[in-house]
Amino acid sequence: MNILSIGGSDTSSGAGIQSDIKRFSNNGFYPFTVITAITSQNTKKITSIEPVSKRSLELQMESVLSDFHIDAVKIGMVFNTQIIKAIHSKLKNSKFPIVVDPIIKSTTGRLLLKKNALPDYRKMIIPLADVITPNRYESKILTGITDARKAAKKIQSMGAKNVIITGFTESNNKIYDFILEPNKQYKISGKKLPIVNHGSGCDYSASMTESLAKGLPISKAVKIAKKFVYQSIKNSINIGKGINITHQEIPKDALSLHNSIDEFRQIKNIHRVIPECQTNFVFAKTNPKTINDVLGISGRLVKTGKEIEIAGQIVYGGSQHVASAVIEVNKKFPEILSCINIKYDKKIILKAKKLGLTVLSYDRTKEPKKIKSKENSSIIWGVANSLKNKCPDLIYHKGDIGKEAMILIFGINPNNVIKKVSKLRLIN
Ligand code: PXL
Repeated sequence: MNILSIGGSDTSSGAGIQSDIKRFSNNGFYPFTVITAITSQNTKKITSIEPVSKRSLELQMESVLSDFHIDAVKIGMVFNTQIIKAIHSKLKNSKFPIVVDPIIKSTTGRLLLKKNALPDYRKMIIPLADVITPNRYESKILTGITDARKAAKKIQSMGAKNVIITGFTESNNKIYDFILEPNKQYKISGKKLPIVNHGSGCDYSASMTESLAKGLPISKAVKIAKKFVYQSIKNSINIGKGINITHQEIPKDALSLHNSIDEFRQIKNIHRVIPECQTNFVFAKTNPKTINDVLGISGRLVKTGKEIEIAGQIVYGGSQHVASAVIEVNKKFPEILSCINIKYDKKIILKAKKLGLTVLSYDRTKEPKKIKSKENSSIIWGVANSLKNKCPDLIYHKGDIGKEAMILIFGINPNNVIKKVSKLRLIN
């Protein structure tokens, strides 16, 4: 999926365009960018802001919009009226979801939106927003109102569909966001981290943009964004001489799984082995106890025509079924930590046996009733029943009424699973 980020360049890469490129790439999105201004800044101060010309902005927008499919847009720093007008005219008839992050002042104290541009910002940028994410301070500047609900209502009346005002203190160590959707309002609260940082606002709106690109509902998207920002502040790095920069830690195992997923996706015609219930590819920590010890794709690998997309993110707890299968095999064969599920095909089973791989199976028609009725217990029962003294490479079942036949391919790590997949030449 592709996201366009419109905003300012930040030399520290803690916020703005560079931060968005990091986030979107890390999370499996392709980032396009339109730069509105070039800032010179570090973790202590901003020393210059140079907006681009109207012509440059228009041509950047045209370059992106005329060539690429866009799944969502994020608008950050816009700086002046010229840029506001140019963005408005290019996006006013667009169909993709737009997240507006009103960037008014930096944490280091510099104005990032000219005072005289505020009226045009309200008139031309706010109405573009499917979601707008001001913090408490920005909401006050936009509306002149302190009260969360009243300010959100006012921003909604300016034309934003959903308003999220972030950063209200609830108690010493709790902070909440106020959300106003077209027909409901609510708060989500979380732990407050006492770390002054650069980048958390951008992280929040970037996460919202990713969720909108995927078509998730606002109520789910805000929960994901809040969790994401909590982690990015917790992992923030003291890389300069001033304030911390938020940081997204990518576990080494997630990179390894990501690389193998990419290899899998690039196999020619591989979409043909994706089952109806889609595919997951998992990688467990050593000695996994629950699915929260197993990395998996939160929305699975899904078939979109002849392509395979990663729906969601690679996270611990991202898979239920395939993760449960790997945990079950791991109990008897602790070296097994990775697994992928593919569509059942008799030819694949025959080939695996010919290659000398250990192939086991179970019969879902023999599954006890009380197992059938319990969510996620079928795969655990089946895998446990199939296990013998030899470590399995493949475990398959041929399905049951309403149950899709399936093959699981196991390995010591994702690369090992991919090696078996390649050896099997799943597609011929
Ligand atoms: O964090 C807001 C922000 C967004 N975009 C740019 C910035 C900043 C803060 O400094 O410089 C370009």
